[in-house]
Amino acid sequence: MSEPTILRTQVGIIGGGPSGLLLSHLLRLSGIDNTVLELRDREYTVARVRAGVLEHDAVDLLTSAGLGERIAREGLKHQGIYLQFAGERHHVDFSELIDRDIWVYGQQEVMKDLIAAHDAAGTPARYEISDAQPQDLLTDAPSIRYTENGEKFELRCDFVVGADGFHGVARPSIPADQSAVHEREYHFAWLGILAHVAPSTDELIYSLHERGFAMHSMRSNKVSRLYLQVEPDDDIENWSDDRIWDELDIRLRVPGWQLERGEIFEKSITPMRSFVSEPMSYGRMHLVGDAAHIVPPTGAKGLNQAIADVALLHNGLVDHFRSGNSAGLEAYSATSVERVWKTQYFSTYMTRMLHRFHGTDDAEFDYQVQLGQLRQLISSRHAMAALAELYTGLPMPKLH
Ligand code: RFL
Ligand code: PHB
Repeated sequence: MSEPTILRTQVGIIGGGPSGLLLSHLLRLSGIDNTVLELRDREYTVARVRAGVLEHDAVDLLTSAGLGERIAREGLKHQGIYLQFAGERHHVDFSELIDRDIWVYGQQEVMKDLIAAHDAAGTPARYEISDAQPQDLLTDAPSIRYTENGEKFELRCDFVVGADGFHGVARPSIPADQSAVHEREYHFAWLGILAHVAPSTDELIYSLHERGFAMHSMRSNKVSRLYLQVEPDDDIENWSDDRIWDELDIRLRVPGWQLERGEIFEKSITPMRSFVSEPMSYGRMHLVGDAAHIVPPTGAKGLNQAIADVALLHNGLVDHFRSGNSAGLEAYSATSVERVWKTQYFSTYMTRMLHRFHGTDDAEFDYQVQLGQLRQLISSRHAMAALAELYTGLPMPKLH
């Protein structure tokens, strides 16, 4: 068998999603050489429809890294959200409660901005690589073996970063007896659509309905994003466009309000999962984003937590390369995991409060408790401020 071609960089990053591309961009700005290895082609990585909400500090961080221009121009700044239940809609005004806001800006747009920045700097990811395998992680000279255009390579680096999402290869390369996995599957999924229609609301609506959760989000003044709670094994083929709009209409209805319909140009069903694998470091490999943890989307936290991981790891790597100080890298996993569990807490809280737990023995009792919880929430400034604090985001590390 032919020997692999040897390549060399300071940080080898597996995965060119938002986590990998952002880390690569920040490291380059800090003068640290790095390479991103991505399994899919570039178009595929942008085409995935996912997150829609950026926390206040996430936008500040992206802006400080030169990635804020289009967010400021095309992003939608929201002051709060609507919580709906029992046919009533209530506004939770983050700006008024705690003087913070959020931005509605699609992950697809974040990806386009990152790719444009990489292209401008002449540092695109290596796309369509396969068989990525981290190795020698417990030594000072780790590497990633991979195949590109049928040719074998070995990328030697000082550090390996696993930014390859939930189904990647980085996390499984940590021996099972060296990590703990915490997991919960939900008995429901989200059916999500994108439609060419102006949003029927100025801010996001989260609705608990007897028939299940529904949500109205958006991508722009012309594109709406909506979700329905469905069974986890449901098939998208069961959902004609009319059936989707009819169900959204029922679950989002309040007197005097009209849901506008439009052409649906994307629809899919996503299972919901909570997952944490810790520690997030193994020798010279560090995990960021969905490679280490998944939250159900109800709290809009996945991408934001990924950005927080990336900022923290960037700072640790900068300290290491600039001054030989490895304290940040050594503390990376513990510091990140602590924030991850707060994120899990909020995502679980939102998910439990807003979904119907159909089919469980306590479903009816739970539903009444959820209504009680929501009524208490919207009648208490303190409770709403607590929600606002978590929704707009936990503190994010400032870039070194
Ligand atoms: P990604 O986006 O999964 O990217 C990982 C990349 O790694 C590549 N890869 C590999 N590359 C090389 N070798 C291998 N063996 C590889 N295996 C995989 C993949 O091709 C991919 O390009 O993980 P990353 O970068 O950590 O980013 C995480 C976010 O994508 C995720 O947390 C969010 O989308 C979650 N999320 C939301 N987050 C928010 O902050 N706010 C939201 O409003 C929000 N809404 C959502 C969401 C996720 C959703 N879905 C579909 C799961 C709504 C939905 C419906
Ligand atoms: C979205 O716009 O896709 C979105 C918004 C808020 C969430 C989840 C998804 O909680």
